[in-house]
Amino acid sequence: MKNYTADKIHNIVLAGHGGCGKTTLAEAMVHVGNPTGRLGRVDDGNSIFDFDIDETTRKISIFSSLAACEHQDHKLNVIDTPGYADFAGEVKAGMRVADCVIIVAQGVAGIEVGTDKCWKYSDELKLPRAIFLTRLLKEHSDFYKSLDQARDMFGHQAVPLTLPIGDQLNLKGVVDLTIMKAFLESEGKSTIGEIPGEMAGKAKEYRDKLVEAVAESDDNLMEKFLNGDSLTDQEVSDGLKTAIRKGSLIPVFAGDGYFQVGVNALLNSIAAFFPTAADTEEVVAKKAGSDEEIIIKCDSAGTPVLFMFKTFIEPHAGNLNYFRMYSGTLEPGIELYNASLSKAEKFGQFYFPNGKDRIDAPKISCGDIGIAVKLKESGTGDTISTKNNQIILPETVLPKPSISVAVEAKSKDDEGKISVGLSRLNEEDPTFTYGFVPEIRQTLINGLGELHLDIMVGRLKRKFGVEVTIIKPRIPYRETISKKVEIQGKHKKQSGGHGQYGDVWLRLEPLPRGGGFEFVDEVVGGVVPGNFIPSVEKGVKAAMLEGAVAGYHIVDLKAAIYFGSYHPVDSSGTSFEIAGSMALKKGVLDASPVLLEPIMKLEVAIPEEFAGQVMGDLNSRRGRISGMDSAKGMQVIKATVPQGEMYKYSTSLRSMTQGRGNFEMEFSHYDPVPFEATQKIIEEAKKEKEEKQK
Ligand SMILES: Nc1nc2c(ncn2[C@@H]2O[C@H](COP(=O)(O)OP(=O)(O)OP(=O)(O)O)[C@@H](O)[C@H]2O)c(=O)[nH]1
Ligand SMILES: [Mg+2]
Repeated sequence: MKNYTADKIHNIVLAGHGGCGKTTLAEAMVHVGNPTGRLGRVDDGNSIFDFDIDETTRKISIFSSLAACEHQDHKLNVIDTPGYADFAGEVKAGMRVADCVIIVAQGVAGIEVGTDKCWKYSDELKLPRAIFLTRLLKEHSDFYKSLDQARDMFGHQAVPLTLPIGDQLNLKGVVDLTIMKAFLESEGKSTIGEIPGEMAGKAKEYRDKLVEAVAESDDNLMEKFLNGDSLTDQEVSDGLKTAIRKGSLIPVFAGDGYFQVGVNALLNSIAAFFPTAADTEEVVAKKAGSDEEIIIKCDSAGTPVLFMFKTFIEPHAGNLNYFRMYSGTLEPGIELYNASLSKAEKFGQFYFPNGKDRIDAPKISCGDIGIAVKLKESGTGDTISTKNNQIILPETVLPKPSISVAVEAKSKDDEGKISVGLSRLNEEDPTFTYGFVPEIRQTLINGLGELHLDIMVGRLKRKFGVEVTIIKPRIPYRETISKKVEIQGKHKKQSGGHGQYGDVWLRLEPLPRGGGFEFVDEVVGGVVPGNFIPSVEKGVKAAMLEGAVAGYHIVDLKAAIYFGSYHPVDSSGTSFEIAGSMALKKGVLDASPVLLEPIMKLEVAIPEEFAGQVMGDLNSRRGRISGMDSAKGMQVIKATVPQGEMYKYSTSLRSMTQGRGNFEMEFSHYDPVPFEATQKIIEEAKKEKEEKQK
């Protein structure tokens, strides 16, 4: 593949709801751009975009994946992204380096939840957008109905650039309104010709709408338009290009990825009107180690600046690091500097991505995307520049992990290997995290959904040879008190020789929820000498971590030491530590203790027809609905729900909503556990303690 300059490179990301047809469209784009190549199919497991074994067996995309095609002397880097919410990190990483997003949606009734999400992500990045309504060669498809829905959802800037010729199983091609020609398509072959007579009226109507929309995006054109003068073809075409770049016009395309209908016209429009890497707004970066802003211009003769947006680990070949050049040109053997890590980095070989394969690249120019191998230090999120010009580009804002499960090694021999494997997985996917949580004595893996975590556990075994079992994580309950008590803790031991003596009186008081812990010294007259007070505090704190009722952390409590006694010879720090700890544990049991449970804040987005069922289900999980929003045919239910009731919620939600629901969840606060549940938790804790002591 030859080298293209930035004004001929388009980095285009395809995004949309799970299973809407992104990968199929991406395949079609690459195939139309390179007709001699084989057309891959998701269903046959041979798509160049879905090549990982998890993708081919499940027939869904899991990673963002790239391949380039050449069309009319332009290079299109097509970035296919997964639609499942579990892999939103990949979507964001792909968008981070794109010049434009094509939102793909099925041209059948009902624009899906995932579409709206992708729209929001592209809003955050201020990316120009287009919409491709796919799967039109199908029963029950309806381009005009979906177009209306898209306009309701995304605004009246959404204007068709192509219209279908024929419909459903009689779809024959598309009319390209930018050149007023027809593309007739059959079995992957496209012939360009005149617009069929029966379409002439509709084509004229929509061409007029397009011209009007272009005029509305530019004051000068609008003035001309209002004066009744017609715009020249050049004015329309220039105006369209600017309007797409500014986002004041969102081109809508009709077609079918599977049967390659409308794909030729799409590629023509991309080459003619879509923003190139050179058009992308100047990037505001920072000088490493300071807040000083620097504007990075897309200049192939400038200082090399590149951003690593994705890492793929091949256990035998090492890491493949995907990057976009924001400035300069990458030549073989060049030594650069990783400003994010303050380390030198030598770039030996690099490639152009081509799905699962890669193509040798003699150099990578500004605006283009490449893969580097065998880098020593660098990984996802790093900016590479030169030692004399250290630059940090804005990082990808990734979604935070929202669900957790616990894992246990299947065999004792693997215990040591778990964290090595998990850390490699995190390198590849920063939305996957892990860690041992002492409070619940389990290793948790955290991610964006159950499918995400299932897949990671599979990868851990396949790529790093570690087998783990997923288990339900313990809930980090807390203990607290509900009334004030005064209590003595006395530790006295006389065992010949030197004895031990510590005696304290504590006043325990509840603090408001979230109040944490306070320790106050109210001792007067030196009845407990000042040098022992920190030991008392230490003992109290240690006991708070151990718990008194069921072994959970004690919180929201104030402990004041107000009295006690000491022995001039036998008293020591350790004795007072023990006395403090004893007093606290006893006191908590006397102070009407309560168990607290973590409550999560939840937002569920679902099509309206499922609202009743989803709310009923939340009620049965002890959820409290705190608000409802409805927009664009979707309901967003806001609620708080105990964490203990949310295990495997995404599976339930998927089955309740036929895969069309989405949710986000984060920790909110702690609330008392209802009385009925408390006894059960205490019993379980007791049982576990006994088992451990066996
Ligand atoms: N008839 C028809 N089927 C399609 C079309 N696009 C996709 N499909 C089928 O729909 C299914 C899902 O297609 P994909 O291309 O994998 O969808 P996707 O959006 O990439 O899915 P995820 O990446 O998992 O979100 C496959 O069985 C495709 O063959 C289309 O344009 N027409
Ligand atoms: Mg896909």
